[in-house]
Amino acid sequence: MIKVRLMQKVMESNDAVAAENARKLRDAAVFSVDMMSAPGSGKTTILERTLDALIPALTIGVIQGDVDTTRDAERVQARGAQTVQINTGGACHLDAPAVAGALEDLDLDALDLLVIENVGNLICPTGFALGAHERVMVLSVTEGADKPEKYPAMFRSCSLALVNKTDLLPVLGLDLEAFAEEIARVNPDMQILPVSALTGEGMEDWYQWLRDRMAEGQ
Ligand SMILES: Nc1nc2c(ncn2[C@@H]2O[C@H](COP(=O)(O)OP(=O)(O)O)[C@@H](O)[C@H]2O)c(=O)[nH]1
Ligand SMILES: [Mg+2]
Repeated sequence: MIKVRLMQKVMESNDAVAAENARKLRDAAVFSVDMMSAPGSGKTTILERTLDALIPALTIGVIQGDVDTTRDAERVQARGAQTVQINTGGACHLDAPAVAGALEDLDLDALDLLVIENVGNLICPTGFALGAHERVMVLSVTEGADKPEKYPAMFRSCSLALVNKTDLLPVLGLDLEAFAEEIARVNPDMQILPVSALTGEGMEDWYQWLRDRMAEGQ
């Protein structure tokens, strides 16, 4: 059974609730990641592979943000994640109050890692802090290397870009340099990890990034 929460309009300021979410996660020693991208970049596929690689060494929770349906939540729950679905009822991003509600449905004390899969969108989620320790984005190579300059706020708000679907680079006639240069132009501090969630190439670097950040004490 997948729990579904409907996002409700709330009066509290988003940032105040995000700070409260962050406090709750820190108190429970749960490292948390807000994962953002355009629709179809591969967030859920990356998550599925990550769960397969890191469970049972880590206990992992996933909050799935979607406009509608429980399809992604079913995919990650099948891989052993404690899963909560937030249906935004049309909204193009999650907000901190919605995540606060979802946190109540998770057994935080049991978790080591929480990944929040945000609604697929390169614009709306940027302005809404959720309280996660890190913001990570997925840019798939099929989206084109020009996206950082077209959606700079998203690229500036994240510390890591997973450049996904590298298995398709030969088909597209592109190389990684093009993506790295465009990202660096917008956010020189952004770390870039090329991955293919399909073949698994580069995924170990992403798992290590997660382990390192967790070990740093959040
Ligand atoms: N070729 C290729 N396809 C991928 C890769 N990762 C995801 N996909 C495909 O991209 C589509 C969208 O993936 P999904 O994980 O649902 O994206 P999301 O909308 O960001 O969660 C699916 O058909 C996946 O099978 C990859 O590394 N390489
Ligand atoms: Mg998804």
